[in-house]
Amino acid sequence: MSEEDSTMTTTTEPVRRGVSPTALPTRLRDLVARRIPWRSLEAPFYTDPDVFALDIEAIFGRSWIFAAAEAEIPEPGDYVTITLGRYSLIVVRDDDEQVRAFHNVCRHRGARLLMEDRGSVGNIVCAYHSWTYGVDGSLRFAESQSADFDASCYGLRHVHVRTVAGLVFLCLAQETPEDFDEVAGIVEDYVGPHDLTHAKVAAQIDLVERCNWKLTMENNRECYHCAGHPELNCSIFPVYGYTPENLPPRLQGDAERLRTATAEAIRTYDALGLPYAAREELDTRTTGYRIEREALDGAGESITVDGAAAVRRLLAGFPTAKLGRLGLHLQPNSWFHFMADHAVAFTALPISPDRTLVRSTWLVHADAVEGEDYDVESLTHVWKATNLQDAGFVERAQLGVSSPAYLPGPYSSTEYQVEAFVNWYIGRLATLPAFSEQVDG
Ligand code: 3BY
Ligand code: FES
Ligand code: FE
Repeated sequence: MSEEDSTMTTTTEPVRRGVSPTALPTRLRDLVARRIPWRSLEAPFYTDPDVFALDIEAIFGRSWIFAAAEAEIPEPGDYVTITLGRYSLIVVRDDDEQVRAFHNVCRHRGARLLMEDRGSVGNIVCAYHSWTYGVDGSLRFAESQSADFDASCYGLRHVHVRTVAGLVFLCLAQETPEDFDEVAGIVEDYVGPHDLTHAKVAAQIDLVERCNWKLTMENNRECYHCAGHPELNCSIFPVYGYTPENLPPRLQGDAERLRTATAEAIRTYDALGLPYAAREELDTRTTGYRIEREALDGAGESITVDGAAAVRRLLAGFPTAKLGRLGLHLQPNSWFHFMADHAVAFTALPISPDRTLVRSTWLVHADAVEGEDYDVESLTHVWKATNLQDAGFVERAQLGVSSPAYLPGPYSSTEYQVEAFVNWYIGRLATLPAFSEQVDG
């Protein structure tokens, strides 16, 4: 029996708590069924521990999730751990340099194996009774077991993993994961030219937002609030999400500059063969996405205080720094900006109904030298400020939706991506088998 088979089928395998009809009270099914399009969600979606548990199983337990950049684990034995609700996952580079992912749970009596956010190991050793696993997940040592003990039945539980253009995605589905090929192909085409497999981590910052993970995501999917981001507005045009029809007068000048900058940027993209057209299927497929390469304001090179590149050594040996930004949004929980000089990746990791960890990771060319080619403060300045501003917005939102007086309110047309996120989310819940069965809750 192969290692994979043994961990999937052995009868000693603990059964994962899934979304079963009996575990889903009518109350939750009713909440999903009565959601009104183009209105914010009812309060329990942001506050109820049962909805949070459902989100972890039905959204994070089934979808492809961006977990890390490959650059975070460059060498064999390098690992990061990722927490999604009660799940803890290990992402590790094995001795053959392949990225692997496992549940961070010992197969003896279940102790958490790796307690740190990141590190490097030869083997994965449980600190409780010293069961020892290779970085391929196989059990290599378990003291004082009986003669008929079959170590091959007790490898770490695998998690599906895909690396795409230097980004690592996981899927916790127990059996066959949902299709990811088409979106992975699009990401490869657009992001591949930035060559993130030859990048390194220049900075990583974790911020715990005092809100439900969906408020983090909804906030990310609109620029209706971008007047609150003075640093970001120096480079990202705050017309994001607007159309000529709903553009407010205060943004007319930005729209005009964007039109001019776009015409120039497209000439560069065409000359370099870089795909740039917007592609968007945010709520019409299991892995909802939006991707577009677009011009930046100011110097047009990067997301910095003046729009100029923050890193002298460009990614992928690009011949110009003036590539604007390639923006990528993925449901359920990640977003990215890829420039010529650096990339920044964001992932929202749910901790509890009202706490979400937002991890921001800045990637630069592997050979860029800190202090010579870049300094971390100028590289991270805009998003450090912007993330704190966003943390303030979403904390207010969590406080407000937690009041008994909260009523769902209408999205404006510029919040169409918020609607798409929520519609995708509701659609994912509504397609659970549990929703088509009659159960009393
Ligand atoms: O970070 C993002 O992708 C979006 C677009 C611009 C700012 N933010 C709302
Ligand atoms: Fe890990 Fe006992 S729980 S060795
Ligand atoms: Fe924001």
